[in-house]
Amino acid sequence: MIVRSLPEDEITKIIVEHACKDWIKISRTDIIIVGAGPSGMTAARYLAKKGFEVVLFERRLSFGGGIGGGGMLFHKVVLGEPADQILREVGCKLTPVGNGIYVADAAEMLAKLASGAIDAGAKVILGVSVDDVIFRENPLRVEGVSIQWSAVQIAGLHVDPMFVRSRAVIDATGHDAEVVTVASKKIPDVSITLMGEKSAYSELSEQLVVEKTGKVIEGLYVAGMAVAAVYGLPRMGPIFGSMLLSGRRVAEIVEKDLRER
Ligand code: 48H
Repeated sequence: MIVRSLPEDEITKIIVEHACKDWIKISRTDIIIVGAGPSGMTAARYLAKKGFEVVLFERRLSFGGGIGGGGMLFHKVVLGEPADQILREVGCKLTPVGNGIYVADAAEMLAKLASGAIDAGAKVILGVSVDDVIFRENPLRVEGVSIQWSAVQIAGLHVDPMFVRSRAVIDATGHDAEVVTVASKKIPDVSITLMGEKSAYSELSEQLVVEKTGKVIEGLYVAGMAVAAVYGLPRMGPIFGSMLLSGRRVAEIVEKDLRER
């Protein structure tokens, strides 16, 4: 068996050339999703399937957000109908436990949601953090984000970020709603007050997170746990139905808005 290889400089050249080709496309895209947790990956799959150019930035070098930790590191998550449909679409096995509730294996769920988003055409960039937004006035709107290598942030280096423009930005950053938080602080005259997530009330929260998913200001949308932080909703613990349904709902809302514009 002959194992083909290359001199080191050729490997470097191929990586840089191909990554830069991608980055030129990424610099202006239809939709930016921030966070590769359950809501972000679900939104990415539906929007890419509809033919939009979707870029998903994830701070970590791995997918899944809170899925991988299951419930207190027990490797299972729970979800209720109709969110089971979303996992069936990506081929994730589910075990019914009665009353429309299912249990899934955390590692399988995160792997299949990620592969579903990528197969649908979403571009996932790991190790990149979103730390600010681009805004325009008249009318007031968000038109993209500021990005930085997570490694640069962790090292605390003073390195200017770069900017990526888009027609819509989805904050799927989880408990801290990082994108809406920065927009509420740094866009002049914007009237967003984050209410802050409340203590656990699973049944209520599962319903309300999906209902409140949507547009925050023109160009900026919120999905998943970030919805609870923005609208002061209770948390729900390791039940993930609303995260998946919120991802699907934000995709429907963004699609409608972009088609009407
Ligand atoms: C780039 C970022 C940034 C940033 C964060 O936390 P997640 O899993 O988010 P959701 O909302 O899809 O799912 C929430 C769920 O996991 C959960 O925590 C639940 C149900 N909790 C209930 C409870 O009661 O506790 O994923 C968010 C992802 C993570 O991978 C972050 O690393 C990433 O977003 N992220 N990526 N730039 N500024 N901020």
